[in-house]
Amino acid sequence: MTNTENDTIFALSSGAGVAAVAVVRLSGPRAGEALRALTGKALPPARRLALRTLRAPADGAMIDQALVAWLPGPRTFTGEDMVELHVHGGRAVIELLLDTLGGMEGLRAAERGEFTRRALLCGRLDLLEVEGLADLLQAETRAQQQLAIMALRGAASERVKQWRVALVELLALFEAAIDFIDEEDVAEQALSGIDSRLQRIVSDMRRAVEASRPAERVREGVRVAIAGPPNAGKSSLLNWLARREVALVSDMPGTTRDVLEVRLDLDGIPVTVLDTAGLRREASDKVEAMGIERARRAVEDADIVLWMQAPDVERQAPPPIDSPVIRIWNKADIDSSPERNGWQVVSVKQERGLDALLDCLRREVRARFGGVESALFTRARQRQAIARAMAELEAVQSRSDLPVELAAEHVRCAVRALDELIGRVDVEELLDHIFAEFCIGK
Ligand SMILES: Nc1nc2c(ncn2[C@@H]2O[C@H](COP(=O)(O)OP(=O)(O)OP(=O)(O)O)[C@@H](O)[C@H]2O)c(=O)[nH]1
Ligand SMILES: [Mg+2]
Repeated sequence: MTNTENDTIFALSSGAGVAAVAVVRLSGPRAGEALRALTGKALPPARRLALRTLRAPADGAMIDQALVAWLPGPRTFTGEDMVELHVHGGRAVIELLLDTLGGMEGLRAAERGEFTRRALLCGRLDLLEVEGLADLLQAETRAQQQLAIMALRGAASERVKQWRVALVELLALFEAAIDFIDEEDVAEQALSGIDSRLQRIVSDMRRAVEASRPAERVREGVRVAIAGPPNAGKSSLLNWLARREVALVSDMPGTTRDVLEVRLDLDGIPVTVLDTAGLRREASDKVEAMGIERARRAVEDADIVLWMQAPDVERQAPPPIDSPVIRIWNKADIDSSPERNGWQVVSVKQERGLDALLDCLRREVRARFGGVESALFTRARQRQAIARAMAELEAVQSRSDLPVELAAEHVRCAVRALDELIGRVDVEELLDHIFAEFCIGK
């Protein structure tokens, strides 16, 4: 990417397909020149929309009438000069415009996430904010959107910066103690109070890490597995939840083999419901055995398990797992004694008890994952960086006889871990991974 950083890039930034309006963005040193060439006029006033006719400079062919904006850097998204062209969102218009831009000297089509990459490189956004932006573009539910917008607006970055400032202050105290090592009371005074400061920072970090686990599940989707013996009605329940025929249903035990997924939005929290192969010891063939293996794994990874039984199928105990289990007794319509304590009694066939079951699931989801919107961190990468910083600080806490120089070195390593977290250092190898999540034009 190094020798192409100064290129002026362009891309369709609005969605694909026919629309009333399409937005094409340009960023880089030649953005203004390109706008002049397209309009045949001087640049409009900065940061104001202006109506202009766009023509291909080569042959004067009319492209469209457009609203254009000239956004001179550095107060732009990328920090560079930018131009926005709001054209009519028809395919031919967009194609002609993009072709025309591609034919201009010094302009090229942007790569995935390249606008945001530039924003990061020039310091308009830090890494946590970039991750927030990626999440915001992908957010499907309210809770996801809330988590993402907080990150994009810098709430997580702000917390990390506070920790960093507190650690740099600690370092200054250590330095003072080192400088005055011969004057015992000065050194002592510098070091007093360090323990309680460390304690405060570490417990704040620990709280943030703990809150990040449920938040990460919300970012990715809470996993709810429907499991139980063959023929209990698991796929029938999935179809009811999805309100369409996602899964094959039959009276043949062992119908479902693969794990099927359906996404639901429960009170703003994204839930992935997994339908799994019925669990039994003797599979009828190799494919069913593979399905059962997948089912077991899905149950182990699930945040909540819906364990389903029915009067006409083999009784089994749910597998021993840490996640909460909601027990469902299905086919109440053919059961002679449908009263069951501790079970959600339903008949999927007759659509009985299903709303109560859904309420029960909703309560469980809310109990575990409600209120995560205030969490600041939502990714394993972020948690690992904080954990590294904590480990360095705990190394200082655990040894009161640690020489001051060594203690200071641990704190310096903790600062470095925080710098990685916000992308001040060592970002290069992360970038490709992160920008792969972006679409072109962002
Ligand atoms: N009577 C009655 N039959 C039901 C009910 N729910 C499902 N069934 C029937 O039970 C049979 C099995 O249903 P499925 O949904 O395929 O069961 P499953 O648990 O997915 O089965 P496997 O995929 O084989 O593990 C089908 O014939 C369904 O029509 C119910 O509430 N009452
Ligand atoms: Mg099934």
